[in-house]
Amino acid sequence: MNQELFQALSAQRIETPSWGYGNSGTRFKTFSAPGAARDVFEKIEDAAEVHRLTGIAPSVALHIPWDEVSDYAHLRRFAAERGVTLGAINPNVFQDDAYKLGSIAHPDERVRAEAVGHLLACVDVMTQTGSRDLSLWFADGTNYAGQDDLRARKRRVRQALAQVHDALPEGSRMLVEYKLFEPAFYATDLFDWGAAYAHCLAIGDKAQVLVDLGHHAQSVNIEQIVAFLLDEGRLGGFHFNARRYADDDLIVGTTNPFELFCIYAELAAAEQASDDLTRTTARQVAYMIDQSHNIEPKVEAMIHSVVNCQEAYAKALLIDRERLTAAQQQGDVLEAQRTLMDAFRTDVRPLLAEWRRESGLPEDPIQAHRASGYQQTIARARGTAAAGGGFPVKS
Ligand code: LRH
Ligand code: MN
Ligand code: MN
Repeated sequence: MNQELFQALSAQRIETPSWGYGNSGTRFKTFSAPGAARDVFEKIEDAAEVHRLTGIAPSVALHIPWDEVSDYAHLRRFAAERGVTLGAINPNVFQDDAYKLGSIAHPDERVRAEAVGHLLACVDVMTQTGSRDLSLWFADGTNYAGQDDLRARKRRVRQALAQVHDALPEGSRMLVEYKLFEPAFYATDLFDWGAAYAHCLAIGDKAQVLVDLGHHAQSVNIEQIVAFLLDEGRLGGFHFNARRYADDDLIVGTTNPFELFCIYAELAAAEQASDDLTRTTARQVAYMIDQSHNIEPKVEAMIHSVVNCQEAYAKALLIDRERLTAAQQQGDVLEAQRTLMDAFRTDVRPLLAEWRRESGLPEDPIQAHRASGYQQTIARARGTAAAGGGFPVKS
């Protein structure tokens, strides 16, 4: 039993985001964290530290142009020398002035062409970084009823996505992320999983849906969306994080441990499904963290996040599936619920400590990080970069 469990734990992967290692903040203030990564090389060094201590975070996602370099082959080697690979490429079509009214849904054809140009340039970056996934999120939307034609915007999105889809090399994918609102406050063009799914279905097999845990209305049952998309073969990846209010981007598994467990319960079941499509889809899901740490020490926050995902997955693997299926078939509502809760309530920390011992990893990665002096070393070497930000301050 433990051997199977340990094998599954060894196969688990969590990708960390480059943007989680630098200074980031709210619109009120970005605080300066001592040692926060100042460029993509330092972000990769930090991601490598997270992987060294956890053993399951071997890749780092890039955001372009935040992480733009002139030589991606060099960046790829730099990462490989530190034991990590470059993961999903996230094009950024939301920060240029041109995108005030949108990118791929913009009413002006020239702006749409500029956005698609950047997306295609990112497909080219993927080939240089060796990345499998192009991870797409669009801030496109409108603030007021009547501001733009909603149906026309949908068609523009479809056209741009199809163009990018058709440029993807064999074996790669585009992950289409949706979000209920923000920064648009009336209508967001890719507003929910159904919209993302409809576009993916229409444009082709390389398009799959990405679920960001912070991008739903309150109380939406995310694990059900996960189950549905897995069964349709269209779940491509996750952006893990936690929230209480909106897209808070806090450490995954803090406010939402049960949600995270229920999501992993669906994934663990799908990994073993007899249906080929569901099983292969589950095994190719890209598990990524998307967090923005404002007051937390960045590297420790990321280790904490990875460990939380690991604990949730371990608990999901402990679900007594036979007992659960029997209870479900007998209509024994409470026995089914208890079966799930028995796994959720299990303290998996001793089990994970054992897995780490066997894997040659520190039994407590957070403790090991604290004892290693890594944070002090980077604080000394990098100093405290000025961050600032926030609303313009009146003098
Ligand atoms: C948007 C989002 C998207 C971006 C990231 C920085 O809210 O989740 O994934 O790329 O934040
Ligand atoms: Mn996201
Ligand atoms: Mn988000």
